[in-house]
Amino acid sequence: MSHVRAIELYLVGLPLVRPFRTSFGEATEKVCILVRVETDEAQGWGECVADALPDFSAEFNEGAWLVLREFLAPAVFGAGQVTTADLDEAFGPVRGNVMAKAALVNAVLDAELRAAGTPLSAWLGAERPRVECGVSVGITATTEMLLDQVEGYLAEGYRRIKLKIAPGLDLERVRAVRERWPGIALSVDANAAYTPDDLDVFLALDDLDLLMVEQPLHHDDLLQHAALQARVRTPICLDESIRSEADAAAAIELGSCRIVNIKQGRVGGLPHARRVHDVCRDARVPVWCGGMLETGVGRAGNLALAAMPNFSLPGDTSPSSRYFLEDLTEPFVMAGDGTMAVPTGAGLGVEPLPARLDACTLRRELLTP
Ligand code: OSB
Ligand code: MG
Repeated sequence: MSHVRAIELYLVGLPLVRPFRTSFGEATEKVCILVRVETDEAQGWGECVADALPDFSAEFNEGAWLVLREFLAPAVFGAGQVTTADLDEAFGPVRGNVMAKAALVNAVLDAELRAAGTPLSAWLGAERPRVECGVSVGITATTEMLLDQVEGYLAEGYRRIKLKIAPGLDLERVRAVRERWPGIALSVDANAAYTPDDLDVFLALDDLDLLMVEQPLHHDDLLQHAALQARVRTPICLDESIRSEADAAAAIELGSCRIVNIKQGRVGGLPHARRVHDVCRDARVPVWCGGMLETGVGRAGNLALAAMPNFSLPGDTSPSSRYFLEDLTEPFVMAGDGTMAVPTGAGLGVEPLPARLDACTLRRELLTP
């Protein structure tokens, strides 16, 4: 139980080391909300995975800021003594807005665990001390540039390469990568850019020995994904479509996917992510940890999550250097074998470095009861 005395919102901005292009747009910087909560015993941090634009999801920074300030923070203050388990109920009157909720739930959880001296990984029941790293490679201007980037990432040791694809920027590129490196663990992510009319593209991808095709069709359409999965051999993995335990259960029951990408922020926070993990484990559906180009604060949570038993595929858990020249926290570093250590300290095990936080903060607001 803790009593939350103050909640501070930060909007932070960090330049990316290289532009990241997906089927829905291009990012050159990471701009997100950090939430800091102060309880009677400790402080805790949470990172909101919403982006500047409502493109990957309906949530976006300015909207999430408003929802946090006007609805979620007052719900936490109004709840008195809270544990993270109570927050679902406190947030009940607010529909959706899972990314905003996740940032605040995770911050309260971090404070709780820091006060108790418990690492997040232990609270999640995570078992592995290190996790395997994959990398998500953005759409490049040319196939040559793509091959160069993949070559660099493989030399660094990444254990799985994921290529972003979009209509017209797919088969030729994926084929080029597969022909050059026949043995690597390779997947593609369409970010919902295709329709059932594109069946031929997926039938052709079937010959390229991919680990999975991630979110090929509309973010809301489980039935279309089930129909596609029935036609292709390559496992479909859902990302955008899974926003809750119920979504995961429905997708599995319908046969819409054979693999699930778990992004804690997209399912309402770390406690929900643990439950999505359990739903998938019970149905024998493997999961892996997705990413949203997080700073070190969010990355620490992802690493603890990725160490849970059913996270059996390398995730988009890349080291800080994949994204930033300088992270907000001490940098996360990948070993040459393509693995990264799970933090061992209490709670998230990391905090923003004060000078870095200052340098990256675009706006901040302190909320009190
Ligand atoms: O679809 O997985 C995605 C980044 C931002 C939004 C959506 C996605 C991604 C990534 C990058 O693929 C994963 C990462 O390295 O954090
Ligand atoms: Mg994805």
